[in-house]
Amino acid sequence: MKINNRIKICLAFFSVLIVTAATLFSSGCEESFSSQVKGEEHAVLTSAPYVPSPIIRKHPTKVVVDLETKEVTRKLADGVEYTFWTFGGEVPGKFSRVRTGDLVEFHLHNSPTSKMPHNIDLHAVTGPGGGATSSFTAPGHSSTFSFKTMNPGLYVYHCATAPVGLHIANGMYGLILVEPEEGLPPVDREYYVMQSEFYTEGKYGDPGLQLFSQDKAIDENPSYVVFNGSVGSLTGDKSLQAKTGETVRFYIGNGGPNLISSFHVIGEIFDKVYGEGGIIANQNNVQTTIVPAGGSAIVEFKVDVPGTFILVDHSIFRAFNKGAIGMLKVTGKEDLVIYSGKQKEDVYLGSNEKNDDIFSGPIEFSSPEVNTTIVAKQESGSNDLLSLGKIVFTSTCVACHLANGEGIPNVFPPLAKSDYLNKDKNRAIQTVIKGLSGEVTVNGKKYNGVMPPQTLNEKQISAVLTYVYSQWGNSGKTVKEDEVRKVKGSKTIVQK
Ligand code: HEC
Ligand SMILES: [Cu+2]
Repeated sequence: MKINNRIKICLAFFSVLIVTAATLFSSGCEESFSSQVKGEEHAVLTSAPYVPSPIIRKHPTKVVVDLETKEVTRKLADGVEYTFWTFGGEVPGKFSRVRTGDLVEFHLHNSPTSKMPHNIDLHAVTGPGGGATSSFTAPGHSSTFSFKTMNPGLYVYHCATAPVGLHIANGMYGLILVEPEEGLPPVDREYYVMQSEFYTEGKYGDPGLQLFSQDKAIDENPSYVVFNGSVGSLTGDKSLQAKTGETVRFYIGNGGPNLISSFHVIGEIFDKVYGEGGIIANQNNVQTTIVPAGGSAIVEFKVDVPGTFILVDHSIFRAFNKGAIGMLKVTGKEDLVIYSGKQKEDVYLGSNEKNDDIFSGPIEFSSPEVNTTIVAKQESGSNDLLSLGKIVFTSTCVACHLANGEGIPNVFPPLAKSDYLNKDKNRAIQTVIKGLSGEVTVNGKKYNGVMPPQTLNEKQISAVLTYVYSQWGNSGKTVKEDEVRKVKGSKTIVQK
């Protein structure tokens, strides 16, 4: 839009002053941009996932940035705390937005409550250390230096005080966008997403205040890989939002300190990628983009259909086992041509076509051998319901709740000794039929995820729940098909 308008204005300008076209042509429309530093403003700094609004001024100015380094103890995951070293009290640090040619006067304040000196190396700076030596600041002091923004792009900044690795590992990084003179193309929504890792003494999910593990950091073996500083910072109520038809831009950073991110949004394709955070959209139609440690990328895409789109590091154990998951919730009209949703589901027996007496309803098997196993079990007549239940469990529930029923800390709740499960049979039946979302508390821990409705028939539901109740120290209840039918038929929503 902005660029189009500019072109229109320029065209009008040309036609009015057609007589002097030649001279105008040589100076071009760039004349409406000045390269002289005029005026002064205070930088607007935002907390992730938000970014300051685009810059509309047509000239460089002096921009005063005030940023405070602060050591704070905060949530890393549910029940897990960490003492973060931060720029602006948060991880990642505040996002700042300036324009090419600006003169940035940077004031780094180190809180009097800090135990460490800190400084800042901005990758946007042309000069030794990116500002690091000039900004070295003891607790309770401030340092000032200035720099000119010579190169537009999306830049990481980080603390570079020795030991550098430790300061970065504790959370000291953020992004600064240097807009090109003419700005970036307008989009409907912009978000700030920064990936990084945490190296804790304990394993993923171990509760309490966690200390930094130097050994794990050197081995590049983090317990946590997260977006925006903690597990769950972009899920549930904190999901990013958009409406169908809108264009979305992500400013993605990677603080590292060690890992390269394979950034992907499940169910979306990036229409444009500004590789490595430069200002040229150098690729179209990208599925997964790489974001180096200490680097960035800008991605843009239009959202066409509603639903929840999951942001992941596609080094996928980081996503499902270490926390690198975010959500973009898109609301609006369905477009069944672009995406139909499930249209039909049938029984498929593969090579076991003759054994079609086992299941009357839909269930997918990962392999024909599974099917053979129950055939054998059923023929021997032993514990029909339990063996069917086990098959259903291992072909559907296991993906999330795991074979031992323990789930995954903070992501998938346990079924083993679950107070939620054991307390209310009807509620468990409803969970399987209708799925479950929103906050639930299981054994004192909060979960805020999405369990999709399971496409199982009544017999399979009664079997799988009877099986789950019979395992891992659960209450041993039996769930009858009749009971499933009753819950299915009832209109009342069972209380959470
Ligand atoms: C795609 C992942 C996924 C699958 C597959 C799945 N669940 Fe869940 N389940 C979840 C999530 C996530 C929650 C928590 C939802 C929330 O936070 O609101 C949950 C919650 C539950 C709960 C209530 C909480 C608890 O731990 O007691 C029960 C019971 C349950 N699931 C049973 C099952 C059964 C039985 C199956 C298989 C038929 C199954 N789930 C399949 C993800 C899954
Ligand atoms: Cu530092």
